[in-house]
Amino acid sequence: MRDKSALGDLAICGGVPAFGEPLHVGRPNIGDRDKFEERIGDILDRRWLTNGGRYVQEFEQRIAGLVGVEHCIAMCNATVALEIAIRALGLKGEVIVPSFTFVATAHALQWQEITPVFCDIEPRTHTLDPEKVERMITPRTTGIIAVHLWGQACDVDALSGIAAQRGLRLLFDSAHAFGCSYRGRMIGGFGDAEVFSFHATKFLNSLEGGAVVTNDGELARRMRLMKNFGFAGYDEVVYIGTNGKMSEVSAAMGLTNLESMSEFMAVNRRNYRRYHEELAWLEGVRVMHYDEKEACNYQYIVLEIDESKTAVSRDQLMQILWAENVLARRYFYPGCHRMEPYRSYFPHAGVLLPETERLVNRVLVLPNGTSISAEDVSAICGVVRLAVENGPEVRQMLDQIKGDSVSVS
Ligand code: T4K
Repeated sequence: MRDKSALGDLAICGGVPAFGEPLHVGRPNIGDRDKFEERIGDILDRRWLTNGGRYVQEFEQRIAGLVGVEHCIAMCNATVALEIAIRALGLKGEVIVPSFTFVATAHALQWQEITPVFCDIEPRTHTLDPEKVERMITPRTTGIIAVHLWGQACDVDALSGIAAQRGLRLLFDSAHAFGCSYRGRMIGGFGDAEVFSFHATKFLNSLEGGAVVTNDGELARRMRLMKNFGFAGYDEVVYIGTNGKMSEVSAAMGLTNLESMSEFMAVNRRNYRRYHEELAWLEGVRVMHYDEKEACNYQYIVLEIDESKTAVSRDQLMQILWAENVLARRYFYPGCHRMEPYRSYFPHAGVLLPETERLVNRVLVLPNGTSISAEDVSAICGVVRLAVENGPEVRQMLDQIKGDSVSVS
């Protein structure tokens, strides 16, 4: 790893990259390998690989206990978990969702021919703006899917009030928010149900995996049937269903990682604080702030680049970081409403999404997780500072490089 002090040191200017190997956003957090291997050995010895085995049951109990809910139904991933929750809740017609989210939130609806109605977000938290949600409700609206983006809680009270008053179902996409709280209560117990992701890139992974958590016993019963083809017994199918089951190997990984959760959180928080110390004072750069009074997994380091102050654009900064082997990501560009099939269905959706349209061009996510050391963070911040503090020159230089490459081709 190399520290940089002059513009000529930047890899994009011909310097040696800061890192010899790529640093990813989303490198998995991995717990005790011996414990994982022991569990795998046990699974193989007992020849019980899936279909509600011992480890899946234990994982479900642990998640429900940690979050403080009555029911947890583990599934193969969060996308299928969302699809099943949507179906079990009886959503149809139109459902209000943010556009500033991973596309799975919208696809889980459209997959079932339910129309996602994209709603704008609050600039501070990047989550649904309740006032705007109210304005998007029509006679066809049956529910709201709010996303606790980056583990930042939505305005749960306001959204719950709207849902209760207007007779709508409220589902939370909590893919990012395992281990986070809202007003001192763990995320997972709000709305009709919440959906966690345990994908490899998430704070807590089960290789692939997801879960729906809820306090509604009847809803939980329906979802359990749905994720297992609707089987109520060996030969009896009582419901339409699919295959949403989590495997024993996934549950073994999930359980192993749960045992290391507090270490993952401590590393993430240490890195988050360092990113803050080193970048938060930079003119034109906002580092997403997490309320340290709440539980938080600190998995996402989210920058907002205000190009009018930094001169260097978000995309140019990303180009500079990639040259240094720092694979920063511009999640969730360009917004679901600009992805297919939604951009063809609603070509003018952006008119009602000014905050989303602003943010998709500003947000840059930097690496965090247990594979990132405090020294890595300082070296990444050094590159960001060098680029931003010399914004006008960097911009001119990159525009020049772009111009040259255009004239060459
Ligand atoms: N709702 C929300 C709000 C979500 O963010 C997501 C998923 C979902 C719902 C659906 O959850 P799942 O159905 O996936 O459980 C990734 C993940 O695939 C996706 O799970 C996640 N959100 C999304 C935010 O990020 P990509 O396209 O960015 O993944 P990819 O393959 O580029 O991986 C990211 C980086 O992680 C890479 O640079 C390399 C690194 N990586 C990745 C994997 C899989 C590793 O180092 N090791 C690995 O095993 O979507």
